[in-house]
Amino acid sequence: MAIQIYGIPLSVAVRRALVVFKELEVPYDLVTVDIIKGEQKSDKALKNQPFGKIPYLHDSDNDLTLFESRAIARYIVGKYDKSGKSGLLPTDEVDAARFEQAVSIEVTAFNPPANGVANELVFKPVLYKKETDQAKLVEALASLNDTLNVYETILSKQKYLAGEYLTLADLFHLPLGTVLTDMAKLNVLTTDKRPSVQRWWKDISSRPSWLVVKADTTPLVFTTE
Ligand SMILES: N[C@@H](CCC(=O)N[C@@H](CS)C(=O)NCC(=O)O)C(=O)O
Repeated sequence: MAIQIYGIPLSVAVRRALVVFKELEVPYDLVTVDIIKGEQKSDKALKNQPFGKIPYLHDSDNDLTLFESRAIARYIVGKYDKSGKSGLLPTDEVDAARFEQAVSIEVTAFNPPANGVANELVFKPVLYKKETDQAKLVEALASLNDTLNVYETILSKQKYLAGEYLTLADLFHLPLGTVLTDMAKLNVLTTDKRPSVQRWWKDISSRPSWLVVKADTTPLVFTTE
């Protein structure tokens, strides 16, 4: 039986996990949990994801339940790429440390301001029909630009965030980055003013794995199994 991922195709965190399945061509079943209806807070969902969020995974091979998209991504690489051929999860001590450094940057320096901007420009007005808070938007955008200026310095010296090879740390940027470029129509990742960020973003956002995940824009109307 294929691994089951619980969530919806449009969720940023679900997509962060799904792109890794696609990279490694690992089949999965997406079991929909409607976050608009609040199904992530049901008793059943809370048993699997105690914070009441999506995604979570169930692997019937070892009866494993796992949540947090980045942990799911690591699990999939660990299980299906034992030889480490993909390079997505480095094991050499130096490469592994550089990888953790890059993941930490994504979690602490990119994700919060990128999520703040996406929240004000897309999630609030489009999904929740709420008004944009201009002050919060300006603050998040300034912080995001600060981060991407540092990314420019890093990426002017190496091809990817953890070094010369693509890792999960790069892929983790794809869902929120795409909300910024495709939905909020911002040029923060594509501007000529940051040529190395532009080169990196063009490279990772055109990967076939991501194009497949991004193409699934199933509307937010679901039933849970
Ligand atoms: N750090 C978590 C974040 C999960 C998350 O925030 N998921 C959102 C959807 S993208 C969610 O479930 N929102 C509904 C809620 O918070 O009630 C992960 O990466 O899995």
